[in-house]
Parts: sequence; structure tokens; C-alpha cells
Amino acid sequence: MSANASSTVTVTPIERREPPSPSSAVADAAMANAIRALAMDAVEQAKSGHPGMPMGMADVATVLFTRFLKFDPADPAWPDRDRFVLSAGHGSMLLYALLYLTGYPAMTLDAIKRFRQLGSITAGHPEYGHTPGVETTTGPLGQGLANAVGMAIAERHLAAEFGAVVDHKTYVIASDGDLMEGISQEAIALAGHLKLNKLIVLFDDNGISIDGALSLADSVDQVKRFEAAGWTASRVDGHDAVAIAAALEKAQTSDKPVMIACKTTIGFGAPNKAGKASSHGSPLGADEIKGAREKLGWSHPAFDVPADILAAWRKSAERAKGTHAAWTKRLGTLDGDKRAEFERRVAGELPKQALAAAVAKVKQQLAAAPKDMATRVACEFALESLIPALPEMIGGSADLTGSNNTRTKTMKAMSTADYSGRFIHYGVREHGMAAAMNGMALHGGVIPYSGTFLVFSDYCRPAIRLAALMGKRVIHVMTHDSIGLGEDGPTHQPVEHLAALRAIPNLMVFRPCDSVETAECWQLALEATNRPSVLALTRQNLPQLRQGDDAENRCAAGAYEIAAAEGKADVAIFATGSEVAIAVEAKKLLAARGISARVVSVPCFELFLEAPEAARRAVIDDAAVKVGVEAAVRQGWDAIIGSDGVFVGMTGFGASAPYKDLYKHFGVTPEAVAAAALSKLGKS
Ligand SMILES: Cc1ncc(C[n+]2csc(CCOP(=O)(O)OP(=O)(O)O)c2C)c(N)n1
Ligand SMILES: [Mg+2]
Repeated sequence: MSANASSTVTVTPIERREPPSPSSAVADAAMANAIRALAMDAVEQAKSGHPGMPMGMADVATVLFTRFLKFDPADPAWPDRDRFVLSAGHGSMLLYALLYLTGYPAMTLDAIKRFRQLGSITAGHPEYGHTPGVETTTGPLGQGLANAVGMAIAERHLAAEFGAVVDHKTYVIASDGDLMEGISQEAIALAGHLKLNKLIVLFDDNGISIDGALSLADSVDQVKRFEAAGWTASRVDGHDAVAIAAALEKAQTSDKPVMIACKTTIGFGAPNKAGKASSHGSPLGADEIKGAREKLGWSHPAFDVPADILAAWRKSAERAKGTHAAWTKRLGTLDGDKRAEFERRVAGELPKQALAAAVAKVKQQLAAAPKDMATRVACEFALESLIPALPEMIGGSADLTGSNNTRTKTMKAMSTADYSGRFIHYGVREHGMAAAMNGMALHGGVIPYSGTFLVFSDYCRPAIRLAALMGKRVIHVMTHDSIGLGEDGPTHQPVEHLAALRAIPNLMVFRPCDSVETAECWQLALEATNRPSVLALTRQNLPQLRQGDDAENRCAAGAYEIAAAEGKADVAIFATGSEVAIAVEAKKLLAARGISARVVSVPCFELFLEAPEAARRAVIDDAAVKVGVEAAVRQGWDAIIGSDGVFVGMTGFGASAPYKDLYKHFGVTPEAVAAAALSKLGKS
């Protein structure tokens, strides 16, 4: 769009009710048009992107950012800022325009011009950690909304603990797509149940999605739906600044979470594409942009925001400076210990000594009185020491508390009566749970851990993937981790899940073999500040293989020799979790046949495969025969046993029966392991 072309145009202002802007004489419409113009221009320049949503929600976003949102561009990490989540991540240009206009130093005009280019902070969808001011990575619809629920939970929880230094709102912009996704139901229901009254959702009610009119696929009354879930919900004209401001004003003092359905026109201002799916996800084209500029009365060249409009935006962003300063003062008046604790928590720093002492205590207790127990029980045993030592840990379960063993004796449940409770009954909502946990971790000040069955990691997977992508410390306790769960049968018996989880980059999958390894894996998961973990734990009892007081965290290596060979090993057996004990028994059977074997426990593939090559070689060693044992599919194991290694595990789904019968039936036994090794040695 050239300056020339636009300057010859007759300006046709859009008719709208406009309240006087509190920050300047510049009208809201002009400020909103700056967003629209930047979105059109950036998408056009990139030849890719989504102009429709930013253009449609520009008025709503302008009211929110200039009058309500509490933020300080100079300090994007201010702990008590309001959180803003663009759940409809495809509208990323809305967020980037807002960050530029409000003056986040990193978001320069040059960055806007480099929308969607390699190395630019203006990625196709907003990416947490990549762009200051982006609170969470969004794009997979529904996730942002569920993240926001977690942020609002963290806010209530920390406010209950630290008082007036935690007092902020969480705002979300969600689209039709966000609300059609199943995860939104889990998130909405949980938020309504917990009465998260500082959560405010602005629904971009434009009636359009990619395929066309929403009526092709959806006829839900969203206001009624939210109300049914315990929210306050209303409808406004999303292009009426007065109405939007009034609705947001009302939302400030709600005793329930708030949903405001903002009726908008997608691609607002585009002469031919407004109101149509064609404005959703492709550049408008030069002619349409020219027409939009005329219709909007925006006569400025591409990427040019006039000084008075930019100044009005920048001025509006100064609103919270006083609030920020007052907050800093308030923090200063906190009792010294409490203040230090708050700062530690917000920084995500562990109480290192307390953690080390808690783990040491667990290991000493186990050394003094070794016990056979399921690793899920070992987990609870470890948590009994960890929970008092790490006040930032918030546990939970998706309605399997008694099976997951994630709630210790002293933990109170979080409720509307007491947000300080550290155990969350998430309900049967695995996906919502995992996404809310991401939001809690993103909020900061808490370390969330979950509970469900490993087989239902599939229900959490999209959120786990995002935790890994964002590099956030969330910890999933996933019990009933194999055919070892027995009678519930193949629907509940994971076989491909370990491999599937190991396939996610930056996720650590731990499968401890006994109570001692369980404590060590917990320590490693907690210490991993920049990645999520899964702890795969058994339902069935396991022998305690690690005896004696061993201060070293052997699991930190990812794999280590748990039973040495007599002399040089002919066979090396690698196993995880419940199958390590089977491997140890197989070693004895082989010894009886005059074959020397060593056993390596592999509690964490990721840590092992990250180790320097020499360390890895030392653990793998050069035994003639390498055997892998895991009651799961082989995929991924070749990295350890080689493609010519022998694998004893599962090749298909399990079955319903007592677990000992299943291990025999599927041939995951010491005898089978020994036989496989002998056969490979040519001695069967
Ligand atoms: C989980 C998921 N499925 C599909 C998509 C691809 N996608 C992006 S936006 C969209 C729907 C667009 O409709 P809406 O959410 O109403 O956004 P609008 O077009 O109104 O901006 C889809 C299907 C996605 N981003 N995430
Ligand atoms: Mg839509």
C-alpha cells in the first residue's frame, strides 16, 4: 500500500459509539485501526498469516489493553501483572501489534515487518520464551484457554499464601475453534467449579471458522453453556467500545469466572472479505488492503502508525506504572522471610538443601528397612517427605487419587473455601489437567504434578507436548504403567505409550525400578527447571533392588549397572521399571548355565542418550549379546541394544487376567529373557 494511494481516498469513518479515551484525545477506533493496519501489512509482507481475527478483535483488544489490563512493558516478568492469553494463537498479529503499540522494547517495527521469518520474534503463532510479553505458546486451539485456567488457579493459590502481593486477573481471547475443542469443556467446567472469578474470557463470537459459517458444524449457545458451568456470561457488540468497557468493568467484581461473547466481524474493515472465512488465514491482497484502508479511514502507508496514535498507545501503557511501584512497595513491607520465600518461589528456584535432605531421608529410611512395594506406593512414600520440604508443589489427580497415590496424608484439597489447599481434584479431565498444569507452571510460584494412568497419557499428550516445547517444569505421575496392572485389561494397559512419550523432544520419561529409584527420579524431575517429566509407575509390588544407603543419585546417569557380571559379561541385559527385577532373575538363570551376565537399569532414556559418548559406551559395554526388557513395544530400544539386540517385551495389546499370568502369557519372564540370550549365543 503506497502513501500516495491512500492519501487520495475519501475517508468514510465507521459509525460507532465511542467513549472519550481516558489516555488521550485519540479515539479508540483510530487506536484499533493501528492494530488492523499492522496485521494486514505484516501478513501481506510475509505472504502468510491470519489477518481476519486481529482485525475483528481490534476494538475489544484496544479497550482491554488501554483501560483494564495491568501490565508494564518495561517489565514483562512483573509477577503481579495481569496475564493475557491469546488462545486463538492464529491471530498472533493481534498480540504482536499490541506489544509493539504498547512499547515492549523487544517488539520493534522491524520485528513486525519480519513477521513469520526465521529468527524473528514474530513467529507464526505466539511462542512462550521466544517473545517477551507472550505468556504461553498458543496455536493448538483450546490449549490457551485451559492454560489460563491454570494461571488463575495459581493466582488464587498464591494469593491465599502470600496475600496482597498476588492480586491479578487472567484475560483470554478465545475463538469459535477454541470453544469447539473438547478441552475447552474440561477447562470451563474446572474454572466454574473452582469459582475462578478473576478469569475473564473474551470470546471472539464471529460465527466464522475456516470452512465457512460456524453453522456448518456448530449450534451451541455459548452463553448458556458457560452459565451452565458456573460462569457469568453476557453478549456485547465487539465493535462498540462503550459496551465492551462496560462489560469489562462489570467483570472486575464478579464472584464467578466471566465470559463475554463479543459479536465481531472477522476481517473488520475489509470491503469484500469482512465477515467471510476468506479473511481468516491468508493475505488480503493489495486491492483489498487498499479498500480496507479507505473503509477504515486509515490513510497511512504500510507499517506507518502516526505519531499521535502511537503516543496515545504508549501513554495508555503507562497506566500501571503507579500500580507497579505500589506493588513493589507492598512487597517491601512483607516480612523478610515471607518476602524471600515469595521471591524464591517466583524465580522457580528450589530449596536445594531441603530437597536434598528430603531425598536423603527417604533413601535412608529405605536402606534401614527395605520394603517391597509398587513404585506408585514408593512415590507416595517419597512425597511424604517432599511435600513438606517443597511448599511450591501442588499435586492432583484426574479422579484416580487412591490409585495414583499422589495425595499425601497431610495435603488439603484445594477448594473455593480454601485455595491454599495443595491437592487438586481435577475430575475426569486429563487433558484439561495437563493444560492447566502448564498454565500453573507458566504463572510461576508453583510446581504442578498430576496423577492419572499411563494409558491416559494419550488424553494429556497435546498439553505435554506444549510443556516440552515451552520448556516448563510440570511433572506427570502416571501409574499402572504396563500389563502389570492386570485384570483391567488391554484398554488400560499401555504398550506403545512409553515409546510415544519418549518421542516427544525435551520430555523426560522416567520408569524407576524400585522405591529408591523412584525417590531419585522425583529429585531429577524437580531439578529439571526447563523441561517436563513423566514418572511411569507400577500398580504391582516390586522388590527393592537397591539396598544399602547410597547417597549418589544413580538415576541421574539415565542408565547404570545395577548388577555386575562375574568377570567379563557375555550378556548385557537392559531393562526399565518392573522388568529390572525380571532381568536380575534372568541373570541368575544364565549364571546357572555358566553364562555371565550384567544388568543395567535404564530409568531414563533421555538422560542416558544425552550423556557423553564415552559414558554411554561404558554403560552399554561390549557384551556379545545385548537384551532389552520392557513390557512395552520395542520402538526406541535400538538406540541402546542396537538393531541386532534381542528384545523381550510386547508386540501387541495386552489382555485381561491376573498380572502374573499375563507376564507368563506374553513371555516377559526371567526364563524368556534367559532363553532369548542363550538362543542369541547359539546355546539354546
Ligand atoms: C487443535 C487445532 N485444530 C485445528 C487447528 C487449525 N485451525 C486454525 S484456526 C481454526 C479455526 C478457525 O476458526 P476460529 O477459531 O473461529 O477462528 P477465526 O477464523 O474466527 O479467527 C482451525 C481449524 C488448530 N490451530 N488447532
Ligand atoms: Mg471464528
